[in-house]
Amino acid sequence: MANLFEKMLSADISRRDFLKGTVAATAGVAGLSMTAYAADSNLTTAPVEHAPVVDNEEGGCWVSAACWHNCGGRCLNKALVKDGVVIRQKTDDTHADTPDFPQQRACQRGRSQRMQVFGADRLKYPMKRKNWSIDDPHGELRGEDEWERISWDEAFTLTAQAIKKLYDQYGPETCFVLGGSQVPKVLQGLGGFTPRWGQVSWGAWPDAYKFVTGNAGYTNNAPDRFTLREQKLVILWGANPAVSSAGLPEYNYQQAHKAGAEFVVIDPRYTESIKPLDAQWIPIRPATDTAMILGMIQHIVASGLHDKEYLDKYCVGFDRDHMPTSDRPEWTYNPLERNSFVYTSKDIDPDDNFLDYIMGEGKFAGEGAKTPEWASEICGVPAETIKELAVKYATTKPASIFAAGAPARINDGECFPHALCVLGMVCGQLGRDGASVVSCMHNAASNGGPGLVSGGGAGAKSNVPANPFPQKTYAMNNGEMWNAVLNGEHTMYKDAETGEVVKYPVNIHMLYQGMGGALNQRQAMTQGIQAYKKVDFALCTNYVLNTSAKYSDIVFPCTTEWERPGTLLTGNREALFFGQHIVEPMFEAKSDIEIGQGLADKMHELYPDEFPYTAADICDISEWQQVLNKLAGATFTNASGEKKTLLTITADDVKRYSEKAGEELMLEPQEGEITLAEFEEAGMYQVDVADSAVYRNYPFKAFIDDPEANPVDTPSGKFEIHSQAMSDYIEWVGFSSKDPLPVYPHITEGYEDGIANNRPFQLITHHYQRRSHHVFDNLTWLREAFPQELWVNADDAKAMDIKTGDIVLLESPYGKVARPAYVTERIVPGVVSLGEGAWAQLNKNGVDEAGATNTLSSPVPTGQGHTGFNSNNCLISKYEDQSILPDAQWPKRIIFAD
Ligand SMILES: Nc1nc2c(c(=O)[nH]1)N[C@H]1C(S)=C(S)[C@@H](COP(=O)(O)OP(=O)(O)OC[C@H]3O[C@@H](n4cnc5c(=O)[nH]c(N)nc54)[C@H](O)[C@@H]3O)O[C@H]1N2
Ligand SMILES: Nc1nc2c(c(=O)[nH]1)N[C@H]1C(S)=C(S)[C@@H](COP(=O)(O)OP(=O)(O)OC[C@H]3O[C@@H](n4cnc5c(=O)[nH]c(N)nc54)[C@H](O)[C@@H]3O)O[C@H]1N2
Ligand code: SF4
Ligand SMILES: [Mo]
Repeated sequence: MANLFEKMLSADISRRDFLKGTVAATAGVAGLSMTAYAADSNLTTAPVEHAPVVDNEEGGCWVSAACWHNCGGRCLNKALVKDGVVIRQKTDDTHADTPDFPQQRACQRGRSQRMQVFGADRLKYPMKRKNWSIDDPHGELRGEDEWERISWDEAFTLTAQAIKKLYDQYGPETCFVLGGSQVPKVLQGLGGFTPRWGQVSWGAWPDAYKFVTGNAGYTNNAPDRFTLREQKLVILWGANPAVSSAGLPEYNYQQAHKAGAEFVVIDPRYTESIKPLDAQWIPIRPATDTAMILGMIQHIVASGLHDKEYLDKYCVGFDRDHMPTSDRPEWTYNPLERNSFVYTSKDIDPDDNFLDYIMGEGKFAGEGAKTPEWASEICGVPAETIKELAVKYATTKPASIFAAGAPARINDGECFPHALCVLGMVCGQLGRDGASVVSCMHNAASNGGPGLVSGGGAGAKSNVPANPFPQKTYAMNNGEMWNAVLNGEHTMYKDAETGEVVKYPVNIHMLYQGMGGALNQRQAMTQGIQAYKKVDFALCTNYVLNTSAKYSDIVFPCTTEWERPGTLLTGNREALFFGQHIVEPMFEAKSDIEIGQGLADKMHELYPDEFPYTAADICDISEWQQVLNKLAGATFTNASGEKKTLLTITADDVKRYSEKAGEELMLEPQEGEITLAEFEEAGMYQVDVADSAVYRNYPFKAFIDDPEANPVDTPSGKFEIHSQAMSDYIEWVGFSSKDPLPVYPHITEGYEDGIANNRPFQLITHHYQRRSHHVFDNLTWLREAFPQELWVNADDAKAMDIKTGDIVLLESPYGKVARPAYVTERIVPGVVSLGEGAWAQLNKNGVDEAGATNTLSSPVPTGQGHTGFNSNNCLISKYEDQSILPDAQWPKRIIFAD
């Protein structure tokens, strides 16, 4: 390892950048703020030759390098490797950039990746918290104790002994696995573990969309990017593609704009997405969107602009003549994360129809109509604006509404996706002429449809029993898990007959966090820290000292994708990326698989009778063999719609890979579309989708063409404006209730709660350019380019004498955060916003000075078990200590300097 560091130091990079990394190189920062797409699509670059594998000037090799994060994009990254060190990075220059066949360019995070891989704050050795032992854990010192370097043998021995002791004493459910897959296989061999569940990304979309439309494509059911160009109006409802779908989405939307689509953005913040699309900005109060939608629908119906024929033909529940009936058999729903749920169709009382609800008639007469004026009081959008948008959407066709997860990432969130889909139905826009209403974010944004490329399977098997405590039954929900660790029970479901919420007792004495970082990234972190401090043993695998690692007792250092044999990356429907082996493992880091295998061998050595498994039972083939298998199984969809083998792999290729691997790899040579060498050189394969109509995506076409022959998968076979099944399901989950109609519900920690409980600021937590969640938060370049600052409305700030740069204290009943203010008119009054994912750093008074938003969020599970990150009731004030260092000058979490 020392050898590699010597090479790095002698290479063309300053020691300070790589090893200390506390001051950003200014030249780099200027480059960082570039967006990954061309702002003007006329600016196509001239065709370039394939990037030379060898860079003559620098004398290194360009190798395609993984960018593997859950970042909402998927792009091409390349690393210039010289003498085993990465000295530069670049992105896609494999072909000319045109709107129809665009380059897959990396963002500022991907281009900073080498700072992560070679960072001085990489975890270098297995380590143990100084005052921890399984007999005397000193949990109260977690997060503050010193670290000791230990050998892998000691790390595996101490871990195996601790696990065995706890499993003997409390049984296998005592270990709560927050994330990761390889160490849990060892736990399976010992009898299992308690898993975790709950939707965070798409908020209430997944189950709600399925109940209402009968289709599980809550994110993919958007038009593809060519059909998108046929839309006349696009509403981005709480979606910020320029930031949270890095890569091509904003550029694709620009093509639709150039082709004539008008854009509207509904968001509490004036976002980076708005200007490039010439969009109208409609500022809105968070978590009140359902009220605005109902106001729009009421105005459309009152103006006679609704599509009665569509509603009668495709929907149930709109008016008293079209209510769901009991004439269809039992309908089974297999939700993503819980047990399957059976709904028996019922006759629904015609009095419960949606039309009466919005018009304030029939049984709803006492409530009044859901007029734009009514909505305006709640959501803060002027009634006139609501009416204008309503008429525009009802009369401009085809028009699509793309929401992100954000507006549904609120407590009691199901009514938002439900109401939004109903708005589409009322205007006859859901599924007609490619128009769509869908949660179109992350890497499906702007380009819906099934993936056109795929990597093959790894072909690896493990030979340990399945976990007998499955995800769908015994898992603990994100919103309850810390409370369950502290207090010993969590919700299983609510018994419909007795009305009792059935609780499941747990006795958690161990926490394991592999990939992911639930402590920082799930709600109620302050309670999470208490839970960490309570258990006997906390184990973590990571390559940096993130929050989970910091509060653990033993930390296994793992490799990054750059140090592993390789990986195929998907997520972008048109392109498959090859992350190749770039460097040898840093210091003593091991891959997750090696860690699982090492622990299994140790467990077997110590307890052969109770644990009859060894490394091969965790994973039976090498990681190099897995790469070859994935390459061999890679496919693409050709212009006739057929799935084809992508790669030609020869016997020489297999020999070449065997040499790299230092072992004999097995693979039958095969014929494909391109050679493996071509794939390696380009680093990706991109389908030319302009080529054929086969690649187009028209959601719901078959149902719209013939609803009788092609019913959707709801209890009624139609789109459900009245969904008793969803209501019963949410009741069964056991956290809260959902009206069968898309009403404006009470939202825990919503706007009204804030007024009532005297915490009038609503905190929202946007996804931020600096990070992919909490990945990259430690990189100096990104810290300098994107400071962690609190957006505060200019009028609010004036009233409180807060100026940009002043340190502001944010308080909720769950925690406190202090951060500099960014005073701006880009956010609505009464709302503050902080980028999610900063690495919590609590000072001696328990105030988090890094600005980790989950310090403030509440342990409240609602609805389908999703998390309500986007409305937390807070107070703000000027902080007493104004001396917090600028982010880029914060010391790094360097444990062992070398
Ligand atoms: N307040 C608030 N909180 C949020 C959100 C929000 O909007 N607001 N958003 C939520 C959303 S949408 C999501 S998806 C979650 C994300 O939550 P997580 O998935 O928990 O977060 P990531 O930051 O992606 O964490 C990835 C971690 O895994 C580590 N890692 C990466 N590769 C490997 C590997 O190969 N092996 C191992 N062992 N570790 C690896 C990284 O170093 C990093 O620490 O956060 C949620 N949290
Ligand atoms: N840079 C970056 N990009 C990412 C990620 C990341 O960590 N960093 N994470 C990826 C992942 S896993 C996910 S799940 C996605 C999340 O993707 P999104 O959900 O699109 O991301 P957000 O930034 O949370 O929210 C989008 C917009 O919704 C607005 N918003 C918040 N609350 C409300 C509301 O109540 N109503 C309305 N109308 N608007 C609201 C926010 O101001 C924001 O501008 O992002 C992905 N992309
Ligand atoms: S968008 Fe994601 S995959 Fe693309 S370069 Fe940025 S971090 Fe990497
Ligand atoms: Mo997410």
